[in-house]
Amino acid sequence: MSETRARVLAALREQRIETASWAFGNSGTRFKVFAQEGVPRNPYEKIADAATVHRFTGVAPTVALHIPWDKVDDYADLAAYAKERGVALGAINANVFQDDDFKLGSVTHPSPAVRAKALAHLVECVDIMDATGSRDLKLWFSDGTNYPGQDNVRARQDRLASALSAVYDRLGDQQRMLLEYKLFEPAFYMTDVPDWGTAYAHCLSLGDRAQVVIDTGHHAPGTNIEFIVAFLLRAGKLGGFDFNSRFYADDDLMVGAADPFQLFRIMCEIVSADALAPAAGIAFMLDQCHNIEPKIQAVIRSVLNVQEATAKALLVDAAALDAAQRAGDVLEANEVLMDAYQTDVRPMLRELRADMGLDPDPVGAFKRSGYLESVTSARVGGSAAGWGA
Ligand code: PSV
Ligand code: MN
Ligand code: MN
Repeated sequence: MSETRARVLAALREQRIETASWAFGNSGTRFKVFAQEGVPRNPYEKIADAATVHRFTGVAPTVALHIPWDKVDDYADLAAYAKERGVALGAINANVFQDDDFKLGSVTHPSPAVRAKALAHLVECVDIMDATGSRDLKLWFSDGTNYPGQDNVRARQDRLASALSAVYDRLGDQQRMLLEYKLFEPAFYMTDVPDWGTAYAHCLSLGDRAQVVIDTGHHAPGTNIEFIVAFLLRAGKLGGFDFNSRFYADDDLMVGAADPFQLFRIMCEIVSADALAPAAGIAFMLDQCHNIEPKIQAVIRSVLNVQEATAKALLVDAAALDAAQRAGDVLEANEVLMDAYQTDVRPMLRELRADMGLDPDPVGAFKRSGYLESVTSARVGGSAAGWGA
């Protein structure tokens, strides 16, 4: 085996992709939630589905929770259940966007009482992290305004900074805060954390354990996301990704479905900064909703899409690229990148899986396993979970 191939296979074997509990529940748009058979009825069943994704892919050993969608009485018990199933609990996602009190904002709300309620939830999420052993607290705020003049923008930034600092102080030494930005929605005029620059500035003043999370669906069309990746990596402020893909707004479609080339370009930045291995501390998470497609299969497909983009990024001939860049050879540099992108990495990934003791075809193996049929008969009468509940 060539040295390059051995290096690429070793890196792929080490790669870790985190699934999202809410991707297994029924979801939809504001027009309709189409219920599917066999969806989990509770957080335990979501974890069982996530464990199934890991069983067939071998690279998805953690699953993120969303609170209170995944509220249980005993989080240590949930973590123990996950462990029994061969996975661990990952990031804890806070939810300060689905309570009537948060109509005008959560931590940026003009009322101190509402702000206190929001902060209490964020702190509760850190308590949950203590019980689950999770490293990351993921914060996304739907806060913003719909009309010019509705509230004082600078005062809202002050309120945000003060809440973030209180949560940051509550974190344990091994815990991190990942701050997520989003250009718009549900606020239509002004969002309090609209972009990476705002998230970066807050994280910078908080300290080392506050980092930015990039949700690939949260940008204006045409945004060069890989530039943001490169900038944050250089600044030591990239905490992770919420992977998904979008054609229009925040579509939450399978990552790599709408624009596999963009995913490749993002992974190229990761690989060239040597930030792929878990030790580098970047969390590669999925944040998706599967409205019309079968859920577990869609999550498996998403994991494979990330894996394929990563394999291509790992195949970039770094020495040739560097030489072309130094020589100012625009077309040669571009060709080096495109050569890697156009490589069919599927045979190599099948080989990797066989080597890992997995079926080379995770989707086919899942379909043949009978798992979906067995949960469908066991989960009759289940209610929706997560979005659209
Ligand atoms: C908001 O659009 C977001 O991307 C945040 O990460 C939420 O936690 C998540 O979606 C819910 O799916
Ligand atoms: Mn997200
Ligand atoms: Mn989103």
